Amino acid sequence: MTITNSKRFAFGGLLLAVMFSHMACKKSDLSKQNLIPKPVSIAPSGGSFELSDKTDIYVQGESAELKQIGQYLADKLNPSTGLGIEVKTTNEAPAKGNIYLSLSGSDSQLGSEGYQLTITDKMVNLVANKPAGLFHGVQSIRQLFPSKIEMSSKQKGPWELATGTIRDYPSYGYRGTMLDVARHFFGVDDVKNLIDQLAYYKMNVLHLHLTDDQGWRIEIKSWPNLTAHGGKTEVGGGEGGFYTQEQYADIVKYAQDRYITIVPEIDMPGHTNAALASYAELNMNGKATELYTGTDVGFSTLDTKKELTYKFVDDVIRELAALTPGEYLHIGGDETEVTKPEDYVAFMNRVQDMVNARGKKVLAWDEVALATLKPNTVVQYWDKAENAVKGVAQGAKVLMSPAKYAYLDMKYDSTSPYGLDWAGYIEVDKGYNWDPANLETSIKKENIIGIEAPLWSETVGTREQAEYMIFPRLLGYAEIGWTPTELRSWNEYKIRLANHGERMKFMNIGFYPSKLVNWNGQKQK
Ligand code: TNX
Repeated sequence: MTITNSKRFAFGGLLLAVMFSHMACKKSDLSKQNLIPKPVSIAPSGGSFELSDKTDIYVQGESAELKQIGQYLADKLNPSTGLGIEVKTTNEAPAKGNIYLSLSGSDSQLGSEGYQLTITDKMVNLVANKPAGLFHGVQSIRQLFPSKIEMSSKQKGPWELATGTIRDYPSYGYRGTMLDVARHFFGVDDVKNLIDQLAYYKMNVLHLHLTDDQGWRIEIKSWPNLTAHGGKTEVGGGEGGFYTQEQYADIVKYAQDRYITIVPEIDMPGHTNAALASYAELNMNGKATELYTGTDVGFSTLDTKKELTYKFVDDVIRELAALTPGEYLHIGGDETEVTKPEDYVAFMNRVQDMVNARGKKVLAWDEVALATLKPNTVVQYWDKAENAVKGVAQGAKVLMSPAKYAYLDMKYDSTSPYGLDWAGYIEVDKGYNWDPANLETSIKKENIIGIEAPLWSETVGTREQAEYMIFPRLLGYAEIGWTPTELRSWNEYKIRLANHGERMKFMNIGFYPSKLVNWNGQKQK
């Protein structure tokens, strides 16, 4: 049967009319918006608030920090709306038509990162106990506007928000990702770009894997050859690179301004070829190794019996601690196949004390639980549940990064152009469909500080390649860390995720367009 063109047009017109009326009635339903991570509670009230050329952002009092958060929001809204929204200070709720950010210490359920967002047809009112909560609430405001709010050039309005109240706070205090800058080096701009992306999804930690066999990426002034020589190359023989302490401090500050903590990692006693190539005296045989550009693991070790090794480690920890406002220093401790087990234990015991002596807590990969854990040492579960369980038995908390669910360097499927597959393929649904508190019976929610999704970079060396592996899986990890498990379901999530396809596109994020997600349809608004 053939359909005539005029019938086709009539039918198409009808379809469009139905779609538009559908959009119009759903548009003002706050509970039908596509926030990721999904908020704890949403009470819609059916109306809408519209930005106008009179809208400004008011912050309470004269706090520089609140002004900065207000300015951050204005900077996100102004390019696409062209409304010239300004940041002003006030001591009372502003007149109608404005956005108001204020602190109130009285809502303990919201904790230090939660917020309450009340949108009426007259006002957008964002309240939190702490600035971090306001910052996360600002991300919700951004996500509640149409996707084109994220474009960097002026777009056509109207710029409306559905009205109602969102109360929201995270399930876990540590919600992060890791970037391996050792196997392939990523420059300051790439790291800042990732930080902005993490902020949009309310993540609050970026762990930087700063050293490995293939490269040493952070300047240590007392051991300058680590970067002068050890930073010179990378996997595949490219030119590598490193951060000067000044550049690193700039990254830390940039992250801090976005309520993200940088956790620096010096991987030891294994994964140390770059250091062993830079200083002969760190080697057991006193001879410097060659720089390494392959992808094997487990072949290098510091000499755990030499006093000089501990002098070296302490110098590194001292300089790094001074650059780190966050509470954790990560000391690696994984895959030490050429370190004797007893030497490994002695080394990890001693180095934990050295980190504590510099005022920091230890994070380390799950093998650290084979040593005697110091109070406050956190075990990062990546491979062996039995190690993490040993950690819990010693009273330690666990950071959940199970490779088969949370490794961003695992291929999505057999056709992925980059990535590894030793822990299996991780399609977008598999990455989303797990609960950190329900993986191992003896690792319960109260034992877990949060979740981290690491991107190892043996197979990725450019921002484009990294984004393809990170997105869209990262959105799922952000939601696992933030949203209560009982509010999460893949079937509902994938519709919100579809809506974020356009957002990611407008934010210039090159993501993997998984076939499991209907990127062009099924929109909620
Ligand atoms: C295991 S995860 C490693 C890394 C590799 C990664 C590749 C961990 C603590 N060690 O050295 O880069 O697998 O997936």
